[in-house]
Amino acid sequence: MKKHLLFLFVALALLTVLAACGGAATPTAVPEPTEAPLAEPTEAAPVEEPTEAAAAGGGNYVLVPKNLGNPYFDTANTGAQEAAQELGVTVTYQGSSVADATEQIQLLNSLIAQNVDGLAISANDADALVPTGKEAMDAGIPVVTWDSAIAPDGRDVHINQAESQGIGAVQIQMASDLAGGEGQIAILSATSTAPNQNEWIGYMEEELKKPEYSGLELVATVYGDDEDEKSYNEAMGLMQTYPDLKVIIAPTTVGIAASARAVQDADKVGQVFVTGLGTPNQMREYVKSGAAPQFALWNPADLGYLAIYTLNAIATGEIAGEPGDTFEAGKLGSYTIADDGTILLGPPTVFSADNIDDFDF
Ligand code: RAM
Repeated sequence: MKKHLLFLFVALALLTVLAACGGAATPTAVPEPTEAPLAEPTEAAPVEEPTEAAAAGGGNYVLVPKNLGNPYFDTANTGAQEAAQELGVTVTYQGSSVADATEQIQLLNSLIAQNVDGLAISANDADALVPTGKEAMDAGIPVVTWDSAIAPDGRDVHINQAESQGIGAVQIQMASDLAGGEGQIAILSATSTAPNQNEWIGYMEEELKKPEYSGLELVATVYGDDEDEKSYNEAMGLMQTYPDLKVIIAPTTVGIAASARAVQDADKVGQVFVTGLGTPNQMREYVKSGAAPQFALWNPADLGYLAIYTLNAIATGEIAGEPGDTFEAGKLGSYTIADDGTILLGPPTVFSADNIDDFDF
């Protein structure tokens, strides 16, 4: 009898030591948000201390970008994984290779059939995704959009990276600075159905009506579909069609990097300037070469992090996802859902030679 008790005691002690070792090793599995982006769809890091949701078999969320292979979304996933680890939930990162609404709907249908516990989506089309979002919510699966919204009927909450009007305004301001207040400008966007880019372009067009921008002429808006090669070719096409073009505004991280490369390859640094929305790591060399002296963005890792905290708050019933609901989002602090069903991450940052080396994402 005593022997049995001793064995049990030793076995328990061993298990405790093993568990402690596992626990101590776990936090290093998730990279900091500023580290190199994850290239491939990833599984979440091992769960250290499951929350009630995870313990009850829940907490199995999916982060869906517009497309895979885009460092902006990979960085958002890094932030989402950090949130997942803090919350003790699982976040898988799944998307299609191209930014296409039909492919995204197919993926979402399959995730709904798998009965995942929540979806955090950057939408490729605001209206086309409404029925799919509704279907998920009818099945009890919360839908949070982030970066690019599904129209209100097809989601619970949208997380806005910054005020859309402000995102439009800052890009026109930067273009005007670079053009010296007058001349031809063009927009090189993502896909023609992208909800976020289309909203920002609408605000840019409004902004251009202001008297201080009367010297700027918007000559074209073209679409590179968030594909590097197509964006590069479209930028080259703009420079050929409009020899007097002064600025290309690319409100897409893929488009802005491709445009800056095109300006360099066309030997037009100093003649055509590129601005818009980009990641510091992709744009550093173009800031330094003068092809893209200034551009703006928010921190995509924070956006992914906030998306998962929001989704988890709704999925666990902590909040209903209604205007006025307040919740804590870890290191980012407290957020409240606004009257229009959105949550605002914060203001964008403008990057230039003065500060670009302070950022690593
Ligand atoms: C691209 C995507 C994304 C957008 C950024 C600025 O990476 O189109 O949706 O928010 O650019």
